[in-house]
Amino acid sequence: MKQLKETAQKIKTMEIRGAGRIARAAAAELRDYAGRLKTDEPDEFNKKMKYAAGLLVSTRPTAVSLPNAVRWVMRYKGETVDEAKSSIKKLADEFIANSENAVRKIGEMGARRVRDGDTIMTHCNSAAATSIFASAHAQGKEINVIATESRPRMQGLITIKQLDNLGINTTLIVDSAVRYFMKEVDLVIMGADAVTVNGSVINKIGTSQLALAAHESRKNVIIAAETYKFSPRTILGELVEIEERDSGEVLSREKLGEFSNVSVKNPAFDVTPREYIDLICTEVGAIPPEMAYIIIREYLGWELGEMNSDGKEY
Ligand code: RI2
Repeated sequence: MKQLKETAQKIKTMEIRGAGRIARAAAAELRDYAGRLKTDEPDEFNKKMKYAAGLLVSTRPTAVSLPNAVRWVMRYKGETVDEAKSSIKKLADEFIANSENAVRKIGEMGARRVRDGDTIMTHCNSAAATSIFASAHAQGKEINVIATESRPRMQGLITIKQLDNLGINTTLIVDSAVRYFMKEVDLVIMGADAVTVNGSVINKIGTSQLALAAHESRKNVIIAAETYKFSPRTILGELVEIEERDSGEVLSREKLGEFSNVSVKNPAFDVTPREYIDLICTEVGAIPPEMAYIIIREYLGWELGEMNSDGKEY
């Protein structure tokens, strides 16, 4: 229980972050938690697994990769606890391997859209987008990346470090400079936390203004997103919840306390309409956003009937 709670806390506080990474961490935690459970009673075991699943899903509401990963593992079968444990291990390991593979494939596919000499703008820190940069660079293409800081959590600093380690030329800019630099950009590549059935992309706050600026200057926007970032529940008409994080990430409580009439808003994500997106690069192919429905129905591996209708995952 202690380790389960620690993992949940690490996801909540963003010590473990990035939509793909939190999904893999949740799958691994369910596997390890199951392995640590002492009971031989299937009912008790299932109850504890459900609790763990619910706890992990509740940590961050927007990245749909998290409930998708949890749901994948929670499809386990088994008459006995031992059978259930080995089924969970198989499913979790499968999810993690598929996920790592997907990020690599997206890199290879996305790199085909990158030309030698391109300047590419990105936002926040996305493993899937970085995989494209790494792959293009490995193919010998000379690329320059313009990376935003991504306030308030400054994930842009992780991006510049990763790209620097790969030997890719990178320029760091403040988030509000995206339109100023758009004239120098050939292509925009960003990640996703969720893709809805109508092809809208939910990603780090600021993504939509970057996409809007790119649209205005007719620059292509590519979203790098594994299939498990597509949201099945949006087929049921649900909206993706946008996580509102602690105001202290923007302005310290002490500083805020100096004002009487000021409040702080800190949404972590925004929604980019499909009109501003040219292509979503998934591991099963580069698709127009309009094809999101097909990905949800054909590749996510479960039927709508399997979903709860009360809006709760577990
Ligand atoms: P990968 C991140 O969210 C960013 O919004 C990033 O674009 C997205 O997850 C996808 O990341 P956060 O966890 O899975 O920083 O491509 O809030 O790494």
